[in-house]
Amino acid sequence: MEKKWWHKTVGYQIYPKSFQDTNGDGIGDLKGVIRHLDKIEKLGANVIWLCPVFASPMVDNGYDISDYMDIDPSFGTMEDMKELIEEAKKRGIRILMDLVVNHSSDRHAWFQAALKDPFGKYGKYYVFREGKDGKEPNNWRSIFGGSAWEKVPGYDNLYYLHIFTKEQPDLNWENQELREEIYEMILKWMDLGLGGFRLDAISHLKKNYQYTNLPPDGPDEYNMAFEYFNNVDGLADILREMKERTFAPTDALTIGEYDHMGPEDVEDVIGENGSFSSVFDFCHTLDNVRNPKWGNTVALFDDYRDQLFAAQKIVDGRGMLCNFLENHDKTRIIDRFLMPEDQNRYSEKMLPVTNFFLPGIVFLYQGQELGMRDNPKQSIQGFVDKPTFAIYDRLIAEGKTDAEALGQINRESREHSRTPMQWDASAEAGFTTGTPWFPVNKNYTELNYEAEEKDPDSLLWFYRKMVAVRRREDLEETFLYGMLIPEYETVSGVLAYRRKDEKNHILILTTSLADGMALPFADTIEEVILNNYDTCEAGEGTIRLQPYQCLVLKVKE
Ligand code: TEU
Ligand code: CA
Repeated sequence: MEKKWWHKTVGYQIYPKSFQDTNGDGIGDLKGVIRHLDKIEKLGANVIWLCPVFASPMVDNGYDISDYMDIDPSFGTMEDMKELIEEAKKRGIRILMDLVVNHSSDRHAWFQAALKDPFGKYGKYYVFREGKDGKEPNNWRSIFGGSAWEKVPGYDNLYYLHIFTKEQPDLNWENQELREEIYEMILKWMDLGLGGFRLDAISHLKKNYQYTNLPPDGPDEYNMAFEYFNNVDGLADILREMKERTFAPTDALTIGEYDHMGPEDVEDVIGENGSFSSVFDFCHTLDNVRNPKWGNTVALFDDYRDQLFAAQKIVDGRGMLCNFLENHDKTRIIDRFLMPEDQNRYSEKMLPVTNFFLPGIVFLYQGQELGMRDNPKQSIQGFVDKPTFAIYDRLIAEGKTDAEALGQINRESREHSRTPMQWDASAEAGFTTGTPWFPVNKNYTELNYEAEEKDPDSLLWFYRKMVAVRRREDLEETFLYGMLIPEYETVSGVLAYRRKDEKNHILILTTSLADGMALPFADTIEEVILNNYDTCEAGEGTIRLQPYQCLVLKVKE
């Protein structure tokens, strides 16, 4: 593998709206990100992925862009953005912006022009189609609920496509003129000195426009026709062109949000000449202890392990996955992976070690390093995200009671990850001097950055140590390019693997067992590199793992 700077990525994802408010309007902003750069540097991150900060009516918190060339005033100005890039650079940190080009906002000038003249130039930037038999062109369901088609105001039988909310019309990637506009926009942003991009919903750009209705798969008349708008044949050609026209001559880090990358896609997507540097590995994101399929920490952990190794096998050294546990679309990992009785100082440290030393780059999400938790609501009115209400309506239509629907949403909602960052024990966790746009989790008086900074045994300090291990000069090459050898694969409650090259042989051992366990052990330990306990109980032919222990060991060849 040809070596690249971004192979050393330890990324930190920021959801700016919830990170730090500096002007008292209750909304996080770019100045707030600048304020905390030293902390991100101290954690050891060298890349920041900034969720969208472009001009937006904020129907989807910035994933609905109304002007690609401007910063939303709620986040700050273009000057703030330039300052952030500069200040980050001083600390050895590069900024990735979030490129949302599957769709725009319905407030974008292109879409406004398209509505006025659906058959003119800008109509071809989007997907307008005639309805059938007095209904939508077909019965695709939007990912965020309801029909994927919305009627064009002022027309009897004309619709536009939106696979997310109706305020997020899909751009027409079949139109070369549209593609050119997007490429030009990307190049302009790159001129500012960005580290690269995270590419939103990028596996959806190509659609299979077969207008046959599919059998309804729910109480509504729609079908979640995912395979008609995800990873569709021909997608690779679009992505290759995008790369060639924009990133190719640079050393930008590009990470695709790519659902369902199959073995046959690896080469095209992240191979030597692939369209992106890396993709987020979603293999584990459906795992949830509160899902009856897993239901307990150990069952989930075993399944998670199998999926991690399967994903690595698919890639098979041909590229680098992006290993992560949390993001702004998922619940918090401690609540997702650990039953309440399994949550403690040891288990919360063990979780990130499970995938942090696998081949690939890594990403952490704001607050993960503090162990921030989900924030269940007493009523559906406590939520604010549009898709949440669509999910609620669907559950009610399926016959669930209000309590059941709320219960399910409290278990699964992506909104849990969007509560404000907990900086200290002062009012509103130090996030804002005003009223936060979304309530702070009440646990902030105990669980906050300042408290953990003062406690050398805290999760925050453990994350710092973990990052430092990955970066340790004598080990880094092994973690980046060493061989992966899964270990103890059939032992329930154990997730373990080796990383090996000519220089080092590292064994990573983690367990989800509340009582720990003894494992047969033939290795000779040279150094205990990372441990969530003070002791490592290795003896003649066995090692005793303590409850929820994690170990990174340097062993003899
Ligand atoms: O999420 C995209 C997304 O959820 C789909 O690409 C995914 O394939 C689907 O959910 C099935 O798992 C991104 C952002 O991360 C999210 O916050 C936005 O709301 C969404 O795009 C729309 O821009
Ligand atoms: Ca603000």
